[in-house]
Amino acid sequence: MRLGSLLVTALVAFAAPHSGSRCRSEDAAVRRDWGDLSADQRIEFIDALWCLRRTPSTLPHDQFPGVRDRYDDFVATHINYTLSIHSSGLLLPWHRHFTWLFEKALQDECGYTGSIPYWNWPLFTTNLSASPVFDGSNTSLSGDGYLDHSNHKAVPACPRNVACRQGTGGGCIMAGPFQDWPKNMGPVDRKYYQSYGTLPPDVFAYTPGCVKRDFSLAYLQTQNTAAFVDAMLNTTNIVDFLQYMDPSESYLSGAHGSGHRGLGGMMDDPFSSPQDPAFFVHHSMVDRVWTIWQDKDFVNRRDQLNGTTILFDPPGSPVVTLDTAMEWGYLDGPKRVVEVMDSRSGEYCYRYE
Ligand SMILES: [Cu+2]
Repeated sequence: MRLGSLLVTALVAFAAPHSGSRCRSEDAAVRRDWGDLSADQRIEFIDALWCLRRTPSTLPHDQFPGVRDRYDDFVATHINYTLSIHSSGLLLPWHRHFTWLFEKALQDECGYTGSIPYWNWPLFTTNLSASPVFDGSNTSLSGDGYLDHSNHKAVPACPRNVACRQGTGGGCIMAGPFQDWPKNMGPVDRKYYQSYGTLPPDVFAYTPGCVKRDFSLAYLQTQNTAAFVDAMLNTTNIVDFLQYMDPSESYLSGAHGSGHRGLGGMMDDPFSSPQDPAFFVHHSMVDRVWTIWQDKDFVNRRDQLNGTTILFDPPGSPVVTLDTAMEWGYLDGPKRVVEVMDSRSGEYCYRYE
């Protein structure tokens, strides 16, 4: 009896991987370009982020001693899965749900009435510090860090043969709403960022400090331009799409990695980058480009995946399928990849402008 019912469940899941129909586009919540939000809407988002810092954590303190508040719950969760969710087949599916969970926390726990905005990369690749997202004004996500190259590491290998320069900041965020934004964990030594790697034992330790930024426009001007994003959107299969968004070869970065490196500082730490609030508007844009690409030929593209469950897709690592299980630790229950492939079905009903 029991075996029988399990079998039925498995068969149903196999026969109908997607359940229910899509919500109507006109009913979907709209995620907007930060530059298209009114001043009041931007301030509401900024206030909601600060609200998460005043909201208690739900993660167990003994396992995550560096976690001090609800915002840190998201940081620690991201750190925990870093080695399988980047430069792999899971980048897009895992971060889609992570960003959605963050948006939901802002709404449910902090009364935020909007959707998560996105950082529209191509509009500001030459004038990042003058953009509404990063101009350092009270209605921005703050701007560059103070000029401080004292801790500058060697400039990482430059993507696609473009000469990258040292950034223009390097120190703590110098102005705007996130000038005093705390960081409570990390950064994590880059040597731990490897296929089949393990997290350092003290990775969740409390290391109070500031969030740093180090704008490096050379990255954005290479892989976040309108031409680059258009080329990505004009690909016709996920293998080619991911070559633009997030190639798993460790020496390339793609639009995703380039956005992280372009902002630099905390955002350049693949483990603890969500400590910079810019992480979420960046990943909203990553998800936007994927969503638009899927919707251009939805029937054929919804279920396209490529890559494995291990950083840099090493040979022999498990290939990601619609049935692959993903986890978000204490933030949510596990899900199969199939459950996150459509921004307008299941738990989701959102679209991008
Ligand atoms: Cu990430």
